[in-house]
Amino acid sequence: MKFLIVQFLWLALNVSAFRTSIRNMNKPESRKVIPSAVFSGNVVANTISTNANLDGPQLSAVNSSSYEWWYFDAVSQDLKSAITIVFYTALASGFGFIPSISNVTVVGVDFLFPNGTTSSIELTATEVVITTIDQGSSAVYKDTGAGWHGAPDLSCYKVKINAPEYGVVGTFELKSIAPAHYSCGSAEAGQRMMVAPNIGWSNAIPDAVGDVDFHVNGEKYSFQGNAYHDHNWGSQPFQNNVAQEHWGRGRLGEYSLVWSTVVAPDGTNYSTVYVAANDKIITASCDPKSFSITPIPVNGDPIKGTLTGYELKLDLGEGMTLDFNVTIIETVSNAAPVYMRWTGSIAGSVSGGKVITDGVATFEEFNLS
Ligand SMILES: *[C@@H]1O[C@H](CO)[C@@H](O)[C@H](O)[C@H]1NC(C)=O
Ligand SMILES: *[C@@H]1O[C@H](CO)[C@@H](O)[C@H](O)[C@H]1NC(C)=O
Ligand SMILES: *[C@@H]1O[C@H](CO)[C@@H](O)[C@H](O)[C@H]1NC(C)=O
Ligand SMILES: *[C@@H]1O[C@H](CO)[C@@H](O)[C@H](O)[C@H]1NC(C)=O
Ligand SMILES: CC(=O)N[C@H]1CO[C@H](CO)[C@@H](O)[C@@H]1O
Repeated sequence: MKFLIVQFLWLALNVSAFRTSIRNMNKPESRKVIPSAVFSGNVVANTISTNANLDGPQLSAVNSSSYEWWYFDAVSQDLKSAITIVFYTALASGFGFIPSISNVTVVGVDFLFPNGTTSSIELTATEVVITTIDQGSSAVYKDTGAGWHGAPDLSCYKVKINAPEYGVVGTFELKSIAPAHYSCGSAEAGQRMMVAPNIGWSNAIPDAVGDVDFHVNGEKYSFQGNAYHDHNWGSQPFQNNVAQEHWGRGRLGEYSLVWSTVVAPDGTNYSTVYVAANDKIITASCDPKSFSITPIPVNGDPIKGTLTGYELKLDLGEGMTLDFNVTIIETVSNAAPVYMRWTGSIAGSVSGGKVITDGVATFEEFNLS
């Protein structure tokens, strides 16, 4: 009898090990090592999605004209605290807004504190290892204490920074509440992954419950807020492919919102808009008529300091529109006259209905023209 039980246990263990290996076989897994030294030669940048790898590396290697980054942010409901963490594999020659150093493996962290001041740190890694399982990715930025861990189904991510020598230690967790997407549609195989020529984009977590828990220079810095994660890449320098860019994201009532317009150097305008509610996509479109964005006041420009925000009109389909204003509250990153990022409030309504006023947003503008 004892023998039988042991044999049964042995069988059960083997069946479960077999099941686990079958499960993992169905989830493509890959590991990529990105050295800190730039690659010399041509690189390949993915442009069409597959049914996996949404948040995995999309460049075959990082040469001096290419760039790739993974972006995470959270903003508090009172708009007074915000954190932005960006993991780069790029040189300044590929993305002109990072320090001009010879390492391609860099992490940038920006803090907005409740008293309105900001601070940032930059960490330099000796190597990056990115593991991709199904749609999600995880990364280790070696010798910085920084990295992230993502669920294969993109349901949650955790970013960790352990850099006491820079005064920054803590974690940032994101629990997704809105489905992933690409610039023209949902997260499935065969989608165009370009927001504009030479600019790839995937949005793993369009909206999330964010849990930020840090110590910065010995002081506690923690809040629960509205969070987001996306990923950009290209094989040609970003700055050569953008004249102007507006990007923003936020939540208004039950709606999760993401918008982007890129005006290419030849003047062509590329737009992307995303709206989800109750963890379902309402619209994910790159139709140029899908939305409009107008600075308020009309002749103002935020970077030049005269602007209070933007007025947006989104087409929800079936004759419905979502009209809202985003009003600047705090500046999170200021590289005027070429770049700024803000937190802001959102007020608006669906098809002229009741105005909802408790919205929060983070948004940015590049002006390279
Ligand atoms: C990097 O790769 C891209 C795409 O193949 C190529 O166009 C570019 O010239 C390469 N850059 C360098 C510096 O070799
Ligand atoms: C603002 O808050 C930060 C974080 O608590 C602190 O380090 C900084 O000294 C404060 N600045 C001012 C001007 O109060
Ligand atoms: C680009 O498209 C957006 C969204 O449709 C629109 O609001 C904006 O006016 C356009 N900008 C230019 C320069 O054409
Ligand atoms: C948005 O701003 C415009 C222009 O200032 C204004 O006419 C409109 O009433 C505002 N809408 C909301 C919902 O606040
Ligand atoms: C290629 C390169 O510049 N690598 C450097 C990256 O940063 C580490 C730590 O600062 C250096 O030791 C590497 O030489």
